[in-house]
Amino acid sequence: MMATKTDLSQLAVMGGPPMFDAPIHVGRPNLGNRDRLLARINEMLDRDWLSNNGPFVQEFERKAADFLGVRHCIAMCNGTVALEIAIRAAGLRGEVIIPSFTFIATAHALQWQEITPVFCDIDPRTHLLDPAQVQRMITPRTTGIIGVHTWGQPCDIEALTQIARRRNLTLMFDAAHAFGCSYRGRMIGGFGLAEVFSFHATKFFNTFEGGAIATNDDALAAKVRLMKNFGFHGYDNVEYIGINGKMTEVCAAMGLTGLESLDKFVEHNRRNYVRYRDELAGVAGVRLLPVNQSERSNFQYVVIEVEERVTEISRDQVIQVLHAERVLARRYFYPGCHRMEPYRSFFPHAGLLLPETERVAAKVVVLPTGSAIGDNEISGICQVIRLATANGRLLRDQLSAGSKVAAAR
Ligand code: T4K
Repeated sequence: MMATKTDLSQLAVMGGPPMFDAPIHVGRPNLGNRDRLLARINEMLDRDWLSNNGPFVQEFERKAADFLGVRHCIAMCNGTVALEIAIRAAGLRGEVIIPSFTFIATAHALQWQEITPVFCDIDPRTHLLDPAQVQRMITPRTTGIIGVHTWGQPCDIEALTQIARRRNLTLMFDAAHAFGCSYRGRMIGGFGLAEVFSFHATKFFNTFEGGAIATNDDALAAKVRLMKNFGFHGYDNVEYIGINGKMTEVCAAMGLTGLESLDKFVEHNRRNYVRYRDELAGVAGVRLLPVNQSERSNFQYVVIEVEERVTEISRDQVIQVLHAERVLARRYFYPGCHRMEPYRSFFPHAGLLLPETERVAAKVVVLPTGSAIGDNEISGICQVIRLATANGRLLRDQLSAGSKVAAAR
């Protein structure tokens, strides 16, 4: 039973009992119909076909391509390898512009192939790549731009397309967060040369681990298909340097099952988002990142910004308070790729060009959602946020006094 907390002394961080009996995670997987999944797994076992472009993978690719409205959707073992293959197949080299405010995989997929990720600043209102800043980061070595549809919101695709066209650059998208989202009524997946999805367990739609490259470019798709299978073209003939990027049959079985429940996952996430929005409306210093409801969205990330100058309690202290209540909120994508290795050593002063990234990374909190939680949990989480931020200064002083005592021990 969830406790009601009305006084600071009831917060777990102040010694009260935690709000929740068990941890509440940000990335709890959404599971489709278990019987349908198990039936597919039995079918797979009866068939004795476990990987290498099996029938489930082919069916999954067809259904995903139909859903996205693209000519090709090529299933992969995960989003990171899918990014690496898409980057290689597109022939990117030299420098590629990406946001620093993204999961580290976007940068690593380039650096892994000795392509330099050039970190670009974001629009603080949307957390997305700022096209005006992209123009400033172009050099004679730039070959491409990878926009990231962070939190499932589409980048300014039109502006980025124009820049890429004018400067003769390849434009691709890291759409890891954006399966099931649209831009101007068209599904994400069909923009740029290619778009790359992640179907990791923590994504609203998952294939355990998995990913995909979506493209309308036949030549690119053909190359990607060879590259994900070591470059093999036929039994004994290798045409490119390839890698093993294949999705397994069991992952495709999970994907096919998840697709059947996709609308349910989105609807649950949408209701959770609306509940958070209502519960946090008017909380001073806390801004819920809005979702554009005139487009399709998967609502998979609930993101707030904590404005410390208003709340008087820092973002990290809000996280500390939530964690004590067993709410495992996250500070994605702190501190920004440019402050992680090897990029921190390569470009020690990159932060000077990324003021908005630094500001946003210091105030973001990602809250739990997904089908594992509902109204009760969200009410409890918001109650804690309201209590902590309304008494920010007092709580901040008590928490820092507590940490001084702990340090002195
Ligand atoms: N590009 C972007 C923009 C991305 O965000 C990502 C991945 C990629 C590319 C690369 O795609 P993949 O190669 O991953 O397909 C998580 C995910 O591992 C990662 O997929 C995701 N982005 C990133 C944003 O989040 P972590 O390190 O935060 O994961 P972890 O293990 O801390 O899990 C998050 C929460 O989920 C925890 O509270 C535990 C819970 N959880 C996790 C798993 C795996 C569960 O409850 N059940 C589970 O099975 O990276």
